[in-house]
Amino acid sequence: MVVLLSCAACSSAAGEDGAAGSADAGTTVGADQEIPADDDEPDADPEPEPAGTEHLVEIEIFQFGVDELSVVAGDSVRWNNNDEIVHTVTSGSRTYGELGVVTATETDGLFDFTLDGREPDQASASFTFDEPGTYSMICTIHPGIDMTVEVSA
Ligand SMILES: [Cu+2]
Repeated sequence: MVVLLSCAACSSAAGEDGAAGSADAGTTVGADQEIPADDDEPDADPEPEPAGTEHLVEIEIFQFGVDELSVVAGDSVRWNNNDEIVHTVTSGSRTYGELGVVTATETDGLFDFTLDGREPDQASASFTFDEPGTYSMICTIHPGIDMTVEVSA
């Protein structure tokens, strides 16, 4: 009796040992193969990025690299202008009518960066989104350069 009890305690406590693994394989082969896979998944999936992460958006060929970006409050977004002209990254939005004609442009003054892609030290800027919400931004010079940042708590 004592020997059996100590064996049971040993195999249940040492879940990652080879001895315990072979004991499991003897009883349920199929389940034994699935359990390591399930254990690997949480390790393979990265944890949500901690607040304060900087997300990069490349401006290239008259487009933001992404139309929408999801970040966490406290994260920042950095825009890099890779075009050899000036773009702005301005907090605001456009309304488009028929045939893509701009019918309204609104800016809200939250930020307004002028990025000159010809000047390495003037081609990049970042903004930290501290409050949850939906933010939109445009290049005020070039219609069609628009994007949205979703900031979650
Ligand atoms: Cu532009």
